[in-house]
This record gives sequence, structure tokens and C-alpha cells, in this order.
Amino acid sequence: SHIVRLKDYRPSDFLIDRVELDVRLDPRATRVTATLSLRPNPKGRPDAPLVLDGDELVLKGLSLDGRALPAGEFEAGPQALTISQPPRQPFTLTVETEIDPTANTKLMGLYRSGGNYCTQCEADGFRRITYFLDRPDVLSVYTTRIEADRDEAPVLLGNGNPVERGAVAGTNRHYAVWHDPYPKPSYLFALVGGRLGHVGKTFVTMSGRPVRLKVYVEPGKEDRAGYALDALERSMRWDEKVFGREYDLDEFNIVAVSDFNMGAMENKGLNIFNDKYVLASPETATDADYANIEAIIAHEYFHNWSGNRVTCRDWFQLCLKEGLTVFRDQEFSSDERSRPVHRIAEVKTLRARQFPEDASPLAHPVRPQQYREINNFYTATVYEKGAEIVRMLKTLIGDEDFRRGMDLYFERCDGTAATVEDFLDAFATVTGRDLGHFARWYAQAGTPRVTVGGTYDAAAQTYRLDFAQSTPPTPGQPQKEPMAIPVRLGLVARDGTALPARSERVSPQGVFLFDKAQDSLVFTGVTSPPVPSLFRDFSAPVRTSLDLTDEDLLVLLRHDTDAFNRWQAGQTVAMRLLVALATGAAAPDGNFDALAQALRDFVIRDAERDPAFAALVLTLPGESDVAQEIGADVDPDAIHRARRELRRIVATVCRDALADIYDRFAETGPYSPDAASAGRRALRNVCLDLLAAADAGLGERMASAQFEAASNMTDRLAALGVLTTLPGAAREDALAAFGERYAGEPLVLDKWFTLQASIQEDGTLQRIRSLMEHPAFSIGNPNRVRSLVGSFAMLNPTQFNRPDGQGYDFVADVVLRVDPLNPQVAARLLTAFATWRIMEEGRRNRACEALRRIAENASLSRDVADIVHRSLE
Ligand code: HT7
Ligand code: ZN
Repeated sequence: SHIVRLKDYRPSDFLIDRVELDVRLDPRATRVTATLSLRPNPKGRPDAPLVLDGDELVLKGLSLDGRALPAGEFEAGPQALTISQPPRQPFTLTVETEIDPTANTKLMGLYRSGGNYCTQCEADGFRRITYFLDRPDVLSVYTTRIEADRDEAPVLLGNGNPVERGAVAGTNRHYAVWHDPYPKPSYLFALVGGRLGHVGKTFVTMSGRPVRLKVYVEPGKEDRAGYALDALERSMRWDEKVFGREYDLDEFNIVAVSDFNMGAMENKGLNIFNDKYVLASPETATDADYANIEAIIAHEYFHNWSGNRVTCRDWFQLCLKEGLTVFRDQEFSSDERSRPVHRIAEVKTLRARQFPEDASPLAHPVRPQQYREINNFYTATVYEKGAEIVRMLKTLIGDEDFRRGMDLYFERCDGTAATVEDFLDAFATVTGRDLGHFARWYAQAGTPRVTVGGTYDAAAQTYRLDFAQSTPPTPGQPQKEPMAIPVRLGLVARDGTALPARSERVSPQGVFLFDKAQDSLVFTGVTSPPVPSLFRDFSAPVRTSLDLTDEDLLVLLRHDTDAFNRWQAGQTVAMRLLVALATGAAAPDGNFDALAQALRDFVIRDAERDPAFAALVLTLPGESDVAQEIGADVDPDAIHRARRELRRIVATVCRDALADIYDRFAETGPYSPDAASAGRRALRNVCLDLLAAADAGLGERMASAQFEAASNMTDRLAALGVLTTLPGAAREDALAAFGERYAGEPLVLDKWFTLQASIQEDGTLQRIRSLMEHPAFSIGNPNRVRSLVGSFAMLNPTQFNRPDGQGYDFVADVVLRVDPLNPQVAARLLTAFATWRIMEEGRRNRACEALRRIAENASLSRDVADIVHRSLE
């Protein structure tokens, strides 16, 4: 099928300055009349035909400057409307289409969710509403009139500011008119009609303008929307303070819907959210849910500047808005919570999602060069690695120049559709630096590996670090150039004191720019043999091989001033042991005890000071992290056994300390989702989990008691999570009780589906098959499919990768079943296969067979066909 290439970009032949939409909502036959003010683009081809995009559209009427167009002057199909001889001066085109929102199971364009009407237009869903130049570099001012039955849709929302509302005489219908003065691309269009409750407040901006904020939810759930509203207000204040960005409309509305392909959508002035990222109460949401809500509310709000006021020229520039906005939401969460704890969480996500993608057949540059289906490029690479690039830029140029560069970027590019070059140019201008080499991060796929060796010269009192880097081949990029890698570093003496890192090649902020294949750095005046602390705060998205002994690493775990590297040191030692255990390589017995004892000392000393951080230190690398580290011929069962064994050893040595914390950290007051309280719960629940690893009987008793007594969802779910790892009646009873208690709560049942899908036992596939018959499960709802089947594929390495191939076959069957309904959800589920090539031969063959079986299907969507073909390449 057709490939779109960055190098083929050319401006649109026509522009649309104004759009007037009249949308008459009806469950099966919604009428859309679009009046488009068109003109030839001076940058376009002078004699080009006008080709408007469409998708499954039925044309009902067409006129040009008020004259109905005769049949011979245009051609209309479901995918395009072509006028071969359009006027060469400005003209008005009126296009009438009819669409069926009830039949729209793809959840792109106008569709229904829980009886309400809503839209999703990014990336190319607007063409499912009306024929249009559906590309991000065509910016228009929209006026939208929405009409609907009063009973069916008492609430009518659009982009921009409300201008008028009223009754339709002689009917039970009413209408609302919205006007958005800011030119925007079609992907930011939205409307909502339905029965909704709301919570709201007024926000006064930095220049004193009042803005009405509202969060709309299913009626009766208003009491669960308060946290989202609060997070919105905090985000708005933060963006003013940290980036100087003020909101620009009279209203800001958020609507929660229960059928949504992704997390949320930043439509101008009318964000639409997956309700999972809005609704929260202590009884139904965990601490992690609260943190996600805060982050996603902030993310979508921040898009108002990074994405909406400055948008993308074409979809290859997706990271321009997504990477930058993830960076902004990460900074917000770090300021609102604990910075080091949040940084560790970011890196865990990057390693769990982006590193595997970058090492897989689906690897692609942060700015891809080509695509078949753009919806498959909303990836961890574009989002998470994209954010890391912005962070590296800030690390290299410093905080002040970063802010000056951001200001210049917003000033220069406001109201335009920009490129990555425009972004980098702003920083090049304020710093006078050439960022050409740095720009390689956008173009070259794959995770660089940096190897570092250190040599101490006692006589000369010098310490030398030898750096080498290489980036593995990725699809279409067999050879790689060296990257510009910022290495934040320091030196630590073996007694734990910080040593000065004197070198003229290290910036005052402690950053060394490593931008060649090999380089060396010599520190002078080093009075004792140091332990290097490298990539502090994870200063670059690379993998590292350091020639540090476990003993050196335990010095860092204990003493490094950089919290990230304290955590990293413990993880590195644990990873070495896990790899040794899983691959049968020798690991001296002493090392297990050394790690376990270091962790015990750490817990006794540091748990009180920062419980959230302690919880992270006590959590060993996950099974998929170990699989990535091994990298080839992976046996997931061996990794599972290894991790269980190391957990048992650590937990046994730390047992008394863990039990002590568990008792001391018992919840007393009422639940509060703040980071400090969440940190105490996180640590206590990690202790519970480890105690169960040391002694299953004790774990079962403690977890059952906590499950019964819990006063909030965080503690109840954590207890149930521990119980699910322990086969027996206690587990089954608790699962049944939980299922009954939350029978009317779909979002809570999603957690219940996920826990059961994650059980690493032979019976899990059967359990999932039965749960697919559960009344709360629905194959058409993305949250349900992801929580039951997606979790199985992504979070259950031993069962998804069963040696008999049944896990692969099951997921392949579900992909084929979902694809005709919702290609985006099917394609995303299929990405679970991306790691198939690192498996041992037997599993590899089974996975390949399952992929081939999918590929052989004649009627695959473009989304699934694209993923399956790239996975097999
Ligand atoms: N910008 C939004 C992306 C998105 C999306 C993309 C494809 C299909 C459906 C979608 N829903 C939302 C979300 C964001 O990154 O803010
Ligand atoms: Zn985004």
C-alpha cells in the first residue's frame, strides 16, 4: 500500500481560511454542512485540482459560490472529493455529508459513547465528518453550530468560545454556536453532545482574565471529577510560572468518555478524555491513577501552546508537539511531586517501553522518514524518547538558555505549523551554538550503547575515563553515526565523600559532551581512587556498560549525591545477578548477600526519609527488563524463576526490617492522594510483596487481612495483587469478592481483569477466555480489551510467550477479531509481538507462525497490515 515520505512534503495547493460547520446530530443520520472559504495557496501548484480528503463519506450536496455543482464538474467517492477545475481566486464551497455515528466502531470521527456524541479527529479523523484538506498545515478559523434533540443531548460543546444558543422552533431540538478565533488544523476540531454532569470553577489568568473551567462526566459521577479539575488549575498556574504561557479562551472544557482509543485529546478548548484519566475517588482509584490523571490533564492542557498555538507542519513532526509536551508534563509532575522519584519513574517507563521498541523490528527515528499508517507512530519513541531529546537539550545549554529558546520558539512560531528545524533554530539563535550534530537524535533510530572504563594513576593523581559508543542497526539504517551524548557525572571516593571532578571538558554544571565514537576524559587532582558516577539523573537515553565492580556500585547505592544513580546502582547489581541466574552463568554466592545486606542497611537507614524512593530501591528490575538485557535466545520461564529466587533471597535477609516498616507505616488518617502519603503506601505495599516472597504463608495471611481492612483502592488492590501470586482458595475468594463488590464499576473491573490476566500460571489463558464472557467485558470497548487482553500480552511474559505457542495464538485471534471493529486498538495489541526475535528458537518459531497467520488474512486494516509486515521484516 501507499507510503508517505518526509522528503516528498509539499505545501497544500489550497488553503481554507474559514470553516462554518452546521452539525445536526442524529444517532444514525447526522447531517453535516460545511461552508469552506478556500483560496489557492501562493506556495502551491498554480494549476492543481482541488482534492479534499474523505473517509467512508456519503455526499449529499455540493455548491460553489452558491451554485449547485453539476455532475461533470466534480467527482465524489468515499475517500475523496475532487474538483478538477476550481477557481483560481478565493471561493466558497458548501459540502453536505451524512454520517452514521452509531455505526462508527473505529472511534475516529463522530461516534457515540455511552449514549453521548463525541469526536476524535487526530490524526486523520476529520475526513470522516466532512470532506476537507485534512492535514495539519492547513489552519482555519472554525465556527460550529451543533443541533440536537434536547433530551438526547442537553449539553452541546464545541471549540473556542460559546456565542449563541437557542431552540429550534416547532421541534424538541436546540442548538449552540461556538467560535474559535485561533486558526487551527482540522485534527484539533471537536464537538460533544450528550447528557453530562459537571464540576467547575473560575481561573484568573496571569493577566487577570477570568476563564471558566469545567469537567464534564457521566451524571452521578461529579464527585469523582474534583481531582481532575484541581489538576487542571494547577497545570494552568504552572505553565504561567515556568514557561510564561497564558490560556487564551474564555472557557476550557474537559469531557470524560468511556470509549476512547488513547488516553486523551487536546482539541482546542475542548479536551476529550478517556474517563480512566478523569474519574477518581479513594474507593475506586489507586495512587497511580491519581498520578496519571494529574499528568495527562497537564499534558493535554500544555498542548494548548505546544501543539495548538504552534502546531506541526506534517505528521513527521509529531514529536515536535508530543516529545515537547511529554517533557513539559514530566517537569510539571516533578515540581508537584518528588523530582528524583519522578525521574526514576520516567526512566522505568522509557526502558520498559521505548528501549524494547528501539531494539525491535518496529524501531524508527523520533522523526520517522516514512509511514504507511500514521496512527501507528504514536509510539514510545516519538513520545518518550522525544521528551528525552528536549531534556538533553536543556542539559546541554542550561536552564536559562533553555527558557530563552522556548520563549523565542513560541514567539516565532505562534499561529504556524512548524518543524523540528524551527524548534532547534530557536535554541541555536539564543545560544549561538550549532545544533546540527545534536539534531541526529531525531533522525537516527536505535539506543546507543556507551561503554566506559576508568583508570586511576595514584602517582599523578589523575583519573581517566575512556568512552566508546555505538548504535545498533535498525530497519533501513544499517550504519550509524556517533551521537551527541550529554554525560552528567561526578566522582565519589570509596569512603563516600564527593571528589571534585576537575576537567576543562566538564561544564560547571558537571556535564561532559561525548560526541565522537571514542573519547577520553582526564581528571586532575584526584587524591584517592574514585568511583565514577555517570549519567547522573539519566542524562541521556542510552544503555551503558561500566567496568564497575559490584562493590563500587554498592558504594554509589550508599553514598552518591545523585538520587537517580543511587537507585541505578542497586538496579545494576540486581540486574547482573538476575542475568547470571537466568542464563546459568556463574554468580558468586557472596554477591547475593552483599546486595541483600546493602538493601537491608538502606531500608533501615533511609526508609523514613523518602519512602517513595525506598520503595523504588527495593523493587528489583522487571522480567522484561531482564529479557532486554539478555537480548537474545531469551527463556522467559528462566527469568521468572531467577527473579523469584532473588526476591526470596533479598526478602529473607531484610525480613525483620520489612515487617517493622509494614507495621510502622500503617495508614492512620483519611486517604489523601498527595505524593508523600502515596509514597508511604507504596513502600508499605512493597514490603508486603517482599514478605510474601520470603514466606508465602505469612504473605497470604497479611495480604488477606489488608484486603479485608483496606480503606482505599491502593491498599486493597496491592493486597489483591500479592494474593494473585499465591495459588489457592484465599486468592479465588478474594478475586470473587472483589468482582462482586465492584460489579457496577467498569474502571475498577479493568484492574480486576488486569490482575487476573497477569497471573503467571498455566491456567491463565482459560481464565481469560472465561472473563471474555463476563457481562462487564466488551470487545468493542478499548479499555476492556486493553485491560484483559493487552495486559496479558504486555505484562505476562511467561504465559504470552508460552513454549507451546498458545499465548501467541490467543492474542493473534483477538487481533483478528478486533481489527474489523477498531483497527487502532487491534494494531496496538499486535505490537506485543515486537519482541519476538529475542526469544529462544522454539518460541521464536511459534510467534513467527502466529504473525504469518495474521499477515495471510486478506482483509486486514492498514493499521494491522503495517505492524504485522514490519514485525516480520
Ligand atoms: N495528541 C493525542 C493523540 C491521540 C490520538 C492519536 C490517534 C488516534 C487517537 C488519538 N487520541 C489521542 C493525545 C496526546 O498525545 O495528547
Ligand atoms: Zn500529547
